[in-house]
Amino acid sequence: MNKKIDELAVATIRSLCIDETNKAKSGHPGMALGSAPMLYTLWTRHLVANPHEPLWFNRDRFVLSAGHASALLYALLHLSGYELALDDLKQFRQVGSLTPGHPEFHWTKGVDATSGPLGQGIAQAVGMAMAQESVKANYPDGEKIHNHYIYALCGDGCLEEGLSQEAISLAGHQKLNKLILFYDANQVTLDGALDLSFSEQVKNRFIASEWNVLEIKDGNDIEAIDQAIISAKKSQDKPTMILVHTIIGYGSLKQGTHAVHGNPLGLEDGHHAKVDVYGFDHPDFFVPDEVRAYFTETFIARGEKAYLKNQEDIKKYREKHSEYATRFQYLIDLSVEKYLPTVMPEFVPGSLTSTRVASGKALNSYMLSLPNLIGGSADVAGSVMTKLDGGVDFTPASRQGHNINWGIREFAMASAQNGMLLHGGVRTYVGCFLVFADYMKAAIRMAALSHLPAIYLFSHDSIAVGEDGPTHQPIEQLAMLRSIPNMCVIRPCDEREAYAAWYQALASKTHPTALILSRQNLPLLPNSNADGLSKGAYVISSEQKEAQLIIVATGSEVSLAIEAQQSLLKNGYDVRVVSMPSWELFEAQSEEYQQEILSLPLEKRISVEMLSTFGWDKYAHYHMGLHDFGASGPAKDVIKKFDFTIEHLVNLCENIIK
Ligand SMILES: Cc1ncc(C[n+]2csc(CCOP(=O)(O)OP(=O)(O)O)c2C)c(N)n1
Repeated sequence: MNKKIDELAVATIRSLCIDETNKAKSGHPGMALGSAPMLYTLWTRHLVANPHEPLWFNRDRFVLSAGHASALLYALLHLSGYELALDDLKQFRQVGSLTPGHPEFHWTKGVDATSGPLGQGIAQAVGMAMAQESVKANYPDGEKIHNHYIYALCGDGCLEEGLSQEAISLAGHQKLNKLILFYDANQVTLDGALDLSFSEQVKNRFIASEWNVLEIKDGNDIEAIDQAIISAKKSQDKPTMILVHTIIGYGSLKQGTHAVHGNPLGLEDGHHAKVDVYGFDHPDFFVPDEVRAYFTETFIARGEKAYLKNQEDIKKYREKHSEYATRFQYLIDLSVEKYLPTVMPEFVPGSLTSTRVASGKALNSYMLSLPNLIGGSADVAGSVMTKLDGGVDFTPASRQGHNINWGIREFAMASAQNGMLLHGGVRTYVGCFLVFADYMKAAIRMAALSHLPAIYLFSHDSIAVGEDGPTHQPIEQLAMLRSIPNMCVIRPCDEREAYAAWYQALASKTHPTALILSRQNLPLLPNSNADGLSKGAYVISSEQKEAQLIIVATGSEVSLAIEAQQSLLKNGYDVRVVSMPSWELFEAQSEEYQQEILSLPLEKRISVEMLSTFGWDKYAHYHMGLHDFGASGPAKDVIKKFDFTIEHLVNLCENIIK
């Protein structure tokens, strides 16, 4: 191998990282400088991707789990021919630039995942590896058109995060051998030396989790890095972790210390590193022609060739399996709407069904027309109804399976779901009790930020959980979910709305959806309807002549509101009941529609929801809700204790009207 070009290219990359952070007067040069040789080796000798087709489906994926080292990724993308000019590097960390502080999917071409919240990148990479296996296995001869590697880079910080262990454990259990994780072991984090807070035998931890572990003593040794990647790619039944000993801020006068973790080197120290240590005496943002040429000969040439071969393979595949080839494309585009039935099934009038059971039935029926739907729960499949009946489990022995046993790893489950969707080719859902949505919050936020159509099934959605008590009774979780931008939350009131909610979730291409489901049975309401649900709110039980009050209810409280309406009528009061399964869908409607549904002023509306009232002020001045944790006891007693009765609602309404 040509040592001279390697040295020149690594010096160029390191210098670009120094220049980016110096110009921005902000950013994290430390890890970027330390891990430049390992990513350089990966890029020039192994990674398969095409800068002219950045979303090419069969490309290798790369996740910078340590997203703070973004300056390094941007330097590499620039050299690799992606649409990222030197001027973009000069705009590092500026508003609206293509080089934001942390990498953002859908924003900068060549970035495969949004990352920065430490630990999540590892879990996303695990999800990508799972999605790849599922896609391969669900098409005849799938591996002929779809077969690639997933690489990720993490630091000490990612491995300190508990999430990383959930993800590592899952990847080992699932034998995800196409996953290769680099660990930049520089013994330093933001606050200081790693031994302030960490004394783990990291290698042993990976070995115990059924990973293949390789170690490189000198992070500047390109041949050793190359050999390790070659070896990792041969792993048959285990993911691989390559532990690379590096020096944070390599070349800086402050190298090896936390002073260089998140502070630009400045001009003097930058000059020292570039000229005295790397021997790179050039103006800022300089890229030698030989380095550009080398990336063209290696990364770009390899990627273009592989891309053309893959297109050829897909063409041949189309001739042999035309129907599958078409489906393959639709699923890559996430255009699943055309597969979904538009006619609702027949529901039995007067029937009683919990919305979690209704959701399970909907899932199973949609599955018939959408074979790449895959998902599962964090060990509560039988409670949240996340199983595909008669379906096979997704395991190393049956990759075609659709039921994922995530184990009790809520955070990794949600984060890996993001990875599956980032990878593409599948539609996914995950489920657990609503109260544990908190465990998943950071990953849900990431899904919304990354515009991923993730689906969350959250059952046991109120104090009606009963005996399990306040630890298991959600109160503030619904408000939390509704507060996330680009998130759609739907709390259906009966079986019909549950089916319709699933349709909305599957039709989304750009935002996640949370379905909030009851544990307890709910009656099928005569006027519930899919069209109304799609608008977020609608009149489900209208006033007789002129409404004196509007009751706005969701989920299990809609039937309660309708019963109260009937009692009120007997007492001489005329009220309207609005079912409002989704604030976000309602907000998307025209002003006229919103006016029509909530036609009375705020003072004449009451919200009814057996959870926190936080946020409801926007739609009603009065609230029937909860301001405290629940209680343990039979559901009906708990509900009574918190006054969620028809009588109490009737009283409240009468007082407001009076
Ligand atoms: C969940 C989360 N917590 C905190 C941070 C802030 N943060 C960014 S980098 C970092 C230290 C990471 O240490 P390491 O991975 O060793 O990176 P290095 O010091 O080598 O750059 C911290 C605490 C973050 N990005 N994400």
